[in-house]
Amino acid sequence: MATLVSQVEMRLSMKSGWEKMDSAGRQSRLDPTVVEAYARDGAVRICGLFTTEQIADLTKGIEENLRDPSPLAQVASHPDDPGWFFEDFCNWQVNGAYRRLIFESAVGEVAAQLMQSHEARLYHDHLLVKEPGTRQRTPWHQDQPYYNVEGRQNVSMWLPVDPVPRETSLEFVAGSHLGPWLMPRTFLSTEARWFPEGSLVELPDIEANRDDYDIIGWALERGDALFFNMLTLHASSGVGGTGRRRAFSVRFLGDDMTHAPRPWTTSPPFPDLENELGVGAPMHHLLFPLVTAPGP
Ligand SMILES: O=C(O)CCC(=O)C(=O)O
Repeated sequence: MATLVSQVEMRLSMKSGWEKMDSAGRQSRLDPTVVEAYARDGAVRICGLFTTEQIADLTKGIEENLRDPSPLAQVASHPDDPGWFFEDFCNWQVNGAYRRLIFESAVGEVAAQLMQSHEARLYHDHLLVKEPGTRQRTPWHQDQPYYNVEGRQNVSMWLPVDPVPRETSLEFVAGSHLGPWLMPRTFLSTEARWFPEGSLVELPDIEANRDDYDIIGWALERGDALFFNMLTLHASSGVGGTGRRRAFSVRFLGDDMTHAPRPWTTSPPFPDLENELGVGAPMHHLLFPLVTAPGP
């Protein structure tokens, strides 16, 4: 890990948000302004975090996943969509490229620093592919209401292996992670399949009133990634007719995250986990391995 971090570090400039802490180059620290921006806005871009080799390896892993989807895979676009929005979840145990990215790159260390946590634990991986011409938007939503976890020290990384212009990149409502939980609904049919109708505040129509919100977003080159809190409101458009937008997301848990078993099936599901982890228990389970060693 230290070697890999050092390799990554050698190609990172201050502009990317990283700074080197020791002369051996074995410790890497995010620039404190990046950690502050994450705490304030709930989303940041980190440039040049992954090497060309790491992105090439991940790309192969994504293509393997597309050829051999898991039982959790789903199509999130309508049948008449000219493109295709494909999602799959929780494949790190069967996909070597996913494991290498999660456990052998600097991502866990970055996640721990952004969460201001002693440790970073893997929650799950999530593949999101929009093929050329996909019309389907990703509607505005928060992620945590779909999940089975409580707590504030968390982060999701969104890493596209294709360059993504600002217009089709993920975008965020800055600061929304500090606000209330909002009603999760299915993307296609807008059903309340999780929290019962009326139990959470409804999501406002952000898209129709964009000027009322502080919407932030960034274009990404290969090797760049976005990091956002599980309560930050986010969305993205469809994609144009030529470019694929293959994104791999990894969700991390920090020190204060605990189990919140739900009476419904969460997305992704963790069936029967409540038999092994009680309500409010830390997520110490083989399904959620540590990605970083606990810090001081
Ligand atoms: O890739 C997308 O369009 C949506 C990503 C997203 O919602 C997520 O990673 O939580």
